[in-house]
Amino acid sequence: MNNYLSISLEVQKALREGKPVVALESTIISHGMPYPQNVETALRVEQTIRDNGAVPATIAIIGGKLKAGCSPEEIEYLGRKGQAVTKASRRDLPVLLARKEDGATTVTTTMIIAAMAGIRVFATGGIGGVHRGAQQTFDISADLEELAQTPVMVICAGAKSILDLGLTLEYLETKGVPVIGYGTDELPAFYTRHSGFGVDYRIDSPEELAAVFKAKIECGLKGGMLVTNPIPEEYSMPKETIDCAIEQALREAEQLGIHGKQCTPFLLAKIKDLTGGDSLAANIQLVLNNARLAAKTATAMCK
Ligand code: PSU
Ligand code: MN
Repeated sequence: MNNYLSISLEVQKALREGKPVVALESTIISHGMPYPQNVETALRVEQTIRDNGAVPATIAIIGGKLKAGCSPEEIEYLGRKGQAVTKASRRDLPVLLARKEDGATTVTTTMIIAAMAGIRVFATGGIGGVHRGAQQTFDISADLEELAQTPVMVICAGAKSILDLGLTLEYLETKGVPVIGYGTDELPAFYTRHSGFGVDYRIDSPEELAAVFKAKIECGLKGGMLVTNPIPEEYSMPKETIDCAIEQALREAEQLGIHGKQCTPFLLAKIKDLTGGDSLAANIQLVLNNARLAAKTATAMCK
């Protein structure tokens, strides 16, 4: 273990006793939702994981420490500070640590810290991927590279169509990342259950998710696994509403010349504005749904 890693006592105990633990990211708190819904949701997600028999480990960088397990006070701090917390990807870690600064962890850095701590399962909302127009911009999320090299199962609701979903799947195939549909043959598109793209495999139980991941790890096949869990029907949004908002957000981003790490947060915030409270309500429900599946899968993995 390195000097920068700080695992909460509760998470340490669970890991030592072989109990199920689920990692959670903090970019979704600081950059993904407005205050105070971000804090309320983060705490509700933790409670959902407990209700389903696992211990939550919200991951973040606070004062130059890689935290695996944040207290409710730390979650409040990250949520209140919001966009002022650095969105931390792999390349940001060394500087934030040496300067003892804070960072909100993306899927990439949450996977890195979860793996350091010995946590195998991670629940979130959506992942980054190959952006539309990446043929010109080279904007491909570091999340895909992390899935290629770090042994953590990421449970998400698919990816938003701010991304080029077809190219994202091609990239994951090249990198050897299994893309699983939970109870579906189709890649879900975050707010909606359908994208028109197929997944590699359909799996219908937490036990099988656990068995597949175990086989991957035991054979020393590096990298993670992507589980895409569709938003429950009753919370999914009309496709036209969301497509329309995404197109407008992409146009504005292009006009304003938004690029690099600002790109995803800009598009997410714009979509939220354009769709009012509807998209936020859907976002909260899909994260809770992923937390439930992650807790059950982490439990199956411990058996
Ligand atoms: N996609 C979403 N919601 C999010 C993110 C992506 O639908 O909150 C966040 C995650 O933290 C993800 C990050 O890891 O954005 C990807 O950022 P980028 O595209 O800059 O790699
Ligand atoms: Mn990017």
